[in-house]
Amino acid sequence: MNADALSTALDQQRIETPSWGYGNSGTRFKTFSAPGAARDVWEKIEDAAEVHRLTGIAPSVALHIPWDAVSNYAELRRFAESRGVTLGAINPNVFQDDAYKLGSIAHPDEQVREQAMTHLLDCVEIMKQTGSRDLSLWFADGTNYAGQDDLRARKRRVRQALKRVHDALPEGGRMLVEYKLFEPAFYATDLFDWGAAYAHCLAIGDKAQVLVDLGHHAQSVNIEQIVAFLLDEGRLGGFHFNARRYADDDLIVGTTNPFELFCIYAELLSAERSEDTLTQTTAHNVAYMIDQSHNIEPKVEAMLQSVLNCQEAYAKALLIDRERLHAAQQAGDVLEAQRTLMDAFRTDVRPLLAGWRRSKGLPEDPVAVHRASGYQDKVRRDRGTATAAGGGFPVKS
Ligand code: PSV
Ligand code: MN
Ligand code: MN
Repeated sequence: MNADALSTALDQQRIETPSWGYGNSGTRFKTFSAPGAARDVWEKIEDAAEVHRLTGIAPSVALHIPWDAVSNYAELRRFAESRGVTLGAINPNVFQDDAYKLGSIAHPDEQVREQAMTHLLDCVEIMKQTGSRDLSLWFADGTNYAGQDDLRARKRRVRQALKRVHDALPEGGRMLVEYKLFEPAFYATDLFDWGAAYAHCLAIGDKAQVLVDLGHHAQSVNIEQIVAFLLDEGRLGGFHFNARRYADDDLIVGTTNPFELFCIYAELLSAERSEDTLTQTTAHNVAYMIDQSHNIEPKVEAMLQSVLNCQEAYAKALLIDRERLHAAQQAGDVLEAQRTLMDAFRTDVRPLLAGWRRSKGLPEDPVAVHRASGYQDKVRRDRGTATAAGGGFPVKS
């Protein structure tokens, strides 16, 4: 790739940040009170806007309902736009009410399933007001003991609910179906892996796509292969980026897993250039989102670093010599193929990215500029330290 093509490709990258990454959060043991942490959705949007102002590639913020519920979404949308960002994916919450102890859409009691459905359909209405394309669905549904519930019946309840949501989506809207191996249920999770999510999506319609959260797999699962498969099937809808040392720890993306992140972007870029129209269109419409809750880190700086880690991985993937790689693959030259990838991965792209930022009028080192800007001191003064109550999973708002 020549310099111009690289720069154009860098212009196209987008990362959505999550509202819940800016508020107080914690582990199941303790929710920490972070000085200056955003106390409501308005402040979360301010923080997201700061991340975008410094990086230029994080122009939208995902909302979690009801954590971020407001009485007037048009007003919230205008507020976001006035700060230079848009409202992104809507994440319904059907896991925090007492009613959901045995599940939401898979619950054995039809009344509870209806309660969950009402919330999901409300969220579809919210999408229309916020101008969001994606409804991002994660369910805590599952069972803790063999025999606790009928696994096949639960599968059918999930299918029926997803279908109803699908059919209520507006034109151009999508539902992103997230899977997770375990937690909070530990015997069986109803949407336990990409195959289960994919099977539901296939059955319910074209607006349903699979969401890959990097923290939701067993150790050693090859996530980039899942990505390649779903791209090729036209069913990869989005990502929740984070790091994964142990399961769903939601640490900063690209810290423990930089090579995995690079390989994922390598697959996406390869699909973007595919001659297959479905694969290419799918790759171009992937929603890149971060799903992290920062428990011990300063929130805005943690999010900045996350976005920049994604940018670095993407830039390295852009440097892969595709012709050389293809030739090595065709020749069955295993080590040359591997070296071709590693040459790109080992390249220090920081000067390239600093140059790109300079050309866009962005700070060359967004973290350093953020640190020197006084933003953190200001929010600490203005917002104080909101008391965060309790612990318990998941504690994100
Ligand atoms: C829980 O595992 C989770 O981290 C899921 O990944 C969701 O996407 C997120 O919470 C927000 O609900
Ligand atoms: Mn997620
Ligand atoms: Mn998760």
